[in-house]
Amino acid sequence: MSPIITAFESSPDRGQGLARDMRVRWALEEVGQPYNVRLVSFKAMKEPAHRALHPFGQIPTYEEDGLALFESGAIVLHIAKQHAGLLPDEANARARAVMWMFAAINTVEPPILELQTAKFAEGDKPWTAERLPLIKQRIRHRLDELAVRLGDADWLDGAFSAGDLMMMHTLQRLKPSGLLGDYSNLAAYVARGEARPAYKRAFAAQLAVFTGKPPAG
Ligand code: GTB
Repeated sequence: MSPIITAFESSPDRGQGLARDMRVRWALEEVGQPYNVRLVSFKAMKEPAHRALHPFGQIPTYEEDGLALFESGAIVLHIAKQHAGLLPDEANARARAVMWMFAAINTVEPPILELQTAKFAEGDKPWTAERLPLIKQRIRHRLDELAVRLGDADWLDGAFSAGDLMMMHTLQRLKPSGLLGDYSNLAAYVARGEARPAYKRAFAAQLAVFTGKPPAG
């Protein structure tokens, strides 16, 4: 049976691939695993049936043969362990790829999330104007460090891995802010990820939810 994932019935980004089901779709496309999608409304996400899968009432979730998972990083890691293509075979390289997955969601993503929260959830608060430059500074600090490590390499550690997938999707959320534009190697890194056929298929599939038109091809 193909796994079933959940995604927004109506994504606030209007299908720009920023919601976290995109990571899961992309991983499944990279390894060639077909999947089904169950779309959930914001109301349904908070109801008991969905909370049984996801205690925090969010997307994405993943169900497969008696296994139910939530947390995009855990889901991508599960897919990467089950199939070839997203983790190197060599034990140390494999551990480093997992390390980069954690770095994406634990070290790089938090200040990026703070920026989203400040802009969209706290945009009307009196302290926001003062807070935004501080948050942007924290993001730049991480980007400076990441840009140095990436240098002129294509991927973070040898071949493309689940670590790059998670890092690239994390960085993508910065696009509307323009912050990524100051880092030519990181912008090129994101563009390399977006050029992958698996990414394009995943992007088209989630965009089709918004447009209502099935992906071409
Ligand atoms: N740590 C969890 C994971 O990695 O899976 C976080 C899951 C999460 O934040 N899910 C969000 C959600 O379900 C969707 S991805 N939110 C609904 C809720 O909490 O009620 C976050 C997201 C949402 C929208 C955009 N956007 O429109 O640009 C981008 C990202």
